[in-house]
Amino acid sequence: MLVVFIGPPGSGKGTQANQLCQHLSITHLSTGDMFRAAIQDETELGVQAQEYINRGELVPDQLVVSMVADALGNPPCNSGCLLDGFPRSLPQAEALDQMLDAEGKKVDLALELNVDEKVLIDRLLARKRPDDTIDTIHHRLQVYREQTSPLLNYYRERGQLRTVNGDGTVDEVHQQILAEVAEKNP
Ligand code: B4P
Repeated sequence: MLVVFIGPPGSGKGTQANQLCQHLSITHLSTGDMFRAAIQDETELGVQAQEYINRGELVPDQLVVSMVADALGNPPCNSGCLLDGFPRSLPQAEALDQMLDAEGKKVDLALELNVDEKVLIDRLLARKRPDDTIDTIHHRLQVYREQTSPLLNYYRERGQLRTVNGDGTVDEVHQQILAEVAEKNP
């Protein structure tokens, strides 16, 4: 099964992805985690990504797409995969569909985590990650509205989108996600 998580910063994509991957025994691919590892290891990709992340911008599509293409080619992804934070733009979604098409695969489920902006801001400020300053958070929310939210229609038109209310406890949200997954993958 191939699942994609879509949601604004702080909507709980990483939190819920961990739980769902454990439940389904599928591989968790978080582009945010991959960038943070590259930054920590001071790789060329990390150095390039860091300036975008610190400004609250999306890392350029070509860097993200080649990173994900490499990861998807790894054997652990063959038995199922959850993409957490990818795609985040229409060109990324189109690139993903092309990669999957070449393998005779497709996105089984695109899950939107829908959370009120005020709740998002409170959660992110409490998290205290270096890119979680108030100015950067506002910019990331604007980037989400402009560049990522068009993906909702993209997946809706393909019949792949389901939306859950991400403004509950971690367990309440997890239960809603399990219900959507069970419908798609009985
Ligand atoms: P990500 O790492 O994907 O991070 P995020 O969107 O900020 O957070 P997420 O939604 O995963 O929230 P979390 O579970 O942690 O991206 C970081 C940056 O990398 C981006 O801004 C961008 O620059 C770059 N990037 C990543 N992917 C990219 C791509 N495809 N293209 C271009 N650039 C890309 O939860 C947040 C907080 O809320 C946590 O503290 C958590 O404990 C708490 N929380 C979660 N669920 C909760 C709940 N139900 N109730 C209360 N608190 C909850």
